[in-house]
Amino acid sequence: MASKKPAPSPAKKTPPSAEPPATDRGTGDELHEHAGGQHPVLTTNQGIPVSDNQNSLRASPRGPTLLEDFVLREKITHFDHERIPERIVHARGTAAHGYFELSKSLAAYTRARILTEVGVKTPVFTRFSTVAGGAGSVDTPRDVRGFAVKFYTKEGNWDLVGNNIPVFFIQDAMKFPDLVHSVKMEPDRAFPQAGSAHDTFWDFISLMPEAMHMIMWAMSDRTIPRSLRMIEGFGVHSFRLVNADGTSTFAKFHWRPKLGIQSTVWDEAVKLQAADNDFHRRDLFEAIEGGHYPEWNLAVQLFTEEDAAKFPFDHLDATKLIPEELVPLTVIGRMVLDRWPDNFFAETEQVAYCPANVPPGIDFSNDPLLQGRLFSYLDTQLSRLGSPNFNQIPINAPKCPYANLQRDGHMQMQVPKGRVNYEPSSLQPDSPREVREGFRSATVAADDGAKGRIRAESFADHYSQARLFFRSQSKPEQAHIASSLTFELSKVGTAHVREAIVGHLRHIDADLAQRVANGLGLAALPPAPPAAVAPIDMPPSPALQIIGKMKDTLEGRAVGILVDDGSDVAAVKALRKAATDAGATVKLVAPRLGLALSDGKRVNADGQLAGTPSTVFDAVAIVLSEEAGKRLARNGAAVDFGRDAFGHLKAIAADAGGQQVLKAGNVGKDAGVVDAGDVKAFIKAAKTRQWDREPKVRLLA
Ligand code: HDE
Repeated sequence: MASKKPAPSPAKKTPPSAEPPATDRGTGDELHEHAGGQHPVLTTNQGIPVSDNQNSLRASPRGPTLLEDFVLREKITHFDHERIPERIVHARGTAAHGYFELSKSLAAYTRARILTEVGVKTPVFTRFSTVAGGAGSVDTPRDVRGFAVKFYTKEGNWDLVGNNIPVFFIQDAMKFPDLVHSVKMEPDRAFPQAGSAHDTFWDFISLMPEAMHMIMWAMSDRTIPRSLRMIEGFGVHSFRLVNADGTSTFAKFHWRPKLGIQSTVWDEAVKLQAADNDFHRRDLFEAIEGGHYPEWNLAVQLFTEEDAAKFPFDHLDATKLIPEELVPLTVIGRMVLDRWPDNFFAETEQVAYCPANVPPGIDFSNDPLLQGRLFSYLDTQLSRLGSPNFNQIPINAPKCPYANLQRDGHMQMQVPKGRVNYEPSSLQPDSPREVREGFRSATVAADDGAKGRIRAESFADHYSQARLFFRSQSKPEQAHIASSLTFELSKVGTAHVREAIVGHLRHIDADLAQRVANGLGLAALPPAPPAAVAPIDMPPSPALQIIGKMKDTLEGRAVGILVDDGSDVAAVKALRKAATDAGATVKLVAPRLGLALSDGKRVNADGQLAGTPSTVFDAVAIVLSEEAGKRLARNGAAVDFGRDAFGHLKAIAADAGGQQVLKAGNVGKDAGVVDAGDVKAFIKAAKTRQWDREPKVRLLA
């Protein structure tokens, strides 16, 4: 690789023919003159101006097309090669630019400047993804979300490639291809797409007790997020921070969303897949374009080797988390995403994250999952992006100077100068050399013991943290876990697989196992498999909840108002103002886009009713004249608008006309269903979900 800004080289005396002056190349001005300077002239990739981009070159008006037509051939050939392989996992994603700003220096622990220079804004590019589905799948399946951040630091790129869940399915990288094969669509039938509710996944899991903790998370509401702006992120593994003296401290990284964490309910997530395949990427796009920049705090858990020795689990095991109650989180900075990419392919698709990208001062732990990842990402990117020079693609290139003596390869974009492409050398004093301050691995004494394919005994407890997670949840969240397990297992055709999972659940929580067994209609509880280590009871960690942690807020949320001709304009205005003041975006939904409210003035709705169900909102209002109320009570889309909002535990404001629609959907009164005139009560209810309503609208396991 050559220097981005090549240093002056003694070989500068290259003959002028090799590097012609710009004026000889044509600046494009001549071309602009052809179009009167209005727009760039369309050219081939060779810069040849094109006169006709609609008609191919034919031997006669109705004759065959000529091979001579280089304009057509080049255009079609390029098109034929537009696709690149999608990511093996995390293929569907969306990303944004932004910055990270450090607020608390970790200088005592690390020499990485990104973690020591308070107030400095480091550019970042952050990609969110689902895991199992292909690039063209939907945004809201039940799935883990990837949360990958590339920090373009002054000392090189740092990639924190995490998920929205702090633990993982497996302990050793050796198992990753099997895990992924099992969850992806089954190879003989090529379905299901983007979902774990099928035999092969649960078969693998039933034989993998170490996955049980992650299964609790995966079956919780964490995997059906409301918005990518409302998910947490985790580096998962323990990393090392290494200070100027070479002392190292373990660190776990956490992202905490400013808008608070929030999920959907399952029925809503399913209906969102129909309402808007792109729900999450659209939400992120609209927030950034609207100037509502999503923000996360970055926090760390710091601990020493001695602290770790006292934990009742091994922190090198990625199926374990460190409860916040044991090691508290320290917020050290914030990330703001404030710029949507200019081009999806060039940036979001071509970005290549790699957990091995760390600046001096950050280092790895011996977590065997992390160790495998250090190999996999660069390897997969070589085939996905097609050349070892993918680091030169602008989204991947460091923003600090970089230089080495790696050379050539497919798609080499740089033109290194000089004779010297090796090191050490004495012929070219300005050729790149190593420096003492460069990256150094932490000095860590190796464990005693023999080489071997060994799983440490400290990795043997597979159930205690699964139990910790389940027992730390609120009642509704526990019910959601029991229900999603029931749902997923009901899609598994093989009886012994279903039973084996229920057997594992018995080690986690007897009540949970019984609820799922009842949900599946099992005649008796299947036996629990032998456990290598008897699970222990850890103190519950409320920080693992979503509901307990949710902020009561409308900030960053969306409110939909269903209206029609003649709707009370004052009521609509009051609701809009109150919701907007509380930080929400408000959209009008109507049976037709163009309509007149009670003041007779024409307005345009933001969404047409059939294509804008209440699933895309956090709270809704239905404001209709008596006559429109009667009419819409016979319209399925309007009735579903109210009924689904109620079923999804959302606040609903309705006037007399709106009540007719609610009545048609059997929507009763409760604390979250208020009169459209009582704006205050509506806003209060809209800031949260109505969890008390859930048992009335849904049979949970
Ligand atoms: Fe990944 N993972 N992974 N992974 N992963 C990839 O790299 C892999 C794991 C994660 O937005 C791949 O460029 C192995 C844990 C994210 O581009 C691949 C193992 C965590 C993304 C790969 C893991 C992740 C990936 C596929 C077990 C959370 C998307 C395409 C040893 C801490 C990044 C690519 C983006 C992507 C390998 C486990 C997060 C195949 C071998 C644990 C967010 O290299």
